[in-house]
Amino acid sequence: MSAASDFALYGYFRSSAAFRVRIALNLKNVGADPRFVHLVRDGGQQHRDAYKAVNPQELIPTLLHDSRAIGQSVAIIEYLDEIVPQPPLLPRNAPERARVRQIALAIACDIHPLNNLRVLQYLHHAIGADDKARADWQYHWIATGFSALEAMLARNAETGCFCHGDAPTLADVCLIPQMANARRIQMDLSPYPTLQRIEKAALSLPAFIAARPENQPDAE
Ligand SMILES: N[C@@H](CCC(=O)N[C@@H](CS)C(=O)NCC(=O)O)C(=O)O
Repeated sequence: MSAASDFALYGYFRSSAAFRVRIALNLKNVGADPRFVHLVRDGGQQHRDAYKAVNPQELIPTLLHDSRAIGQSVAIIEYLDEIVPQPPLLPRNAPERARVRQIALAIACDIHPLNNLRVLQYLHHAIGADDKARADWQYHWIATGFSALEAMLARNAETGCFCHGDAPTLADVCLIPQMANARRIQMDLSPYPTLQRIEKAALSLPAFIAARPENQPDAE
């Protein structure tokens, strides 16, 4: 659609919230000029004044478009879906749209934030949680969320090759990066066969493959 220079994306290869936006941009065939923010180096470049001016939450991703800085990956993806409607990432009818958002937000609101870098850092520095305690914390919250998602998806006739039907939606855009996070910490994913089946389908698509952390220019 637009030239890459119309959009810029502040991201980090390992950030799953940025991974979501990369998938959505790829599905929409929208290029974005990448701006790398290293979340660990220099105490976290997200805390620099220059980045704080762009995103006061000191979190990535941030999308720049039309002189506007938009934070929050789900807000960014819905914005993209509105300005570049094809292919749609949300169904047209309200109950189906609600189902897709329910799945997406179960991940974006109730799993991901609990395992975010700053939460893990706080557990370590303020509460004294050691490596094992922090790993257990992550396993617990991902397993809690994934068990519910597995039940929601496995028992619903609206689940298709993907979370909702046979084309990727906002739900898959959120699920696949969360699966990548779980794999990164070597979680046992065998209790979630439906999630694994959907992950396999998504990771056969170029838009998802190109967005994977290991395929980013800043990957380490
Ligand atoms: N709800 C936000 C979450 C953003 C977020 O937590 N980003 C992480 C990377 S995945 C981050 O910037 N962490 C930096 C930190 O914790 O200091 C979104 O969906 O955009």
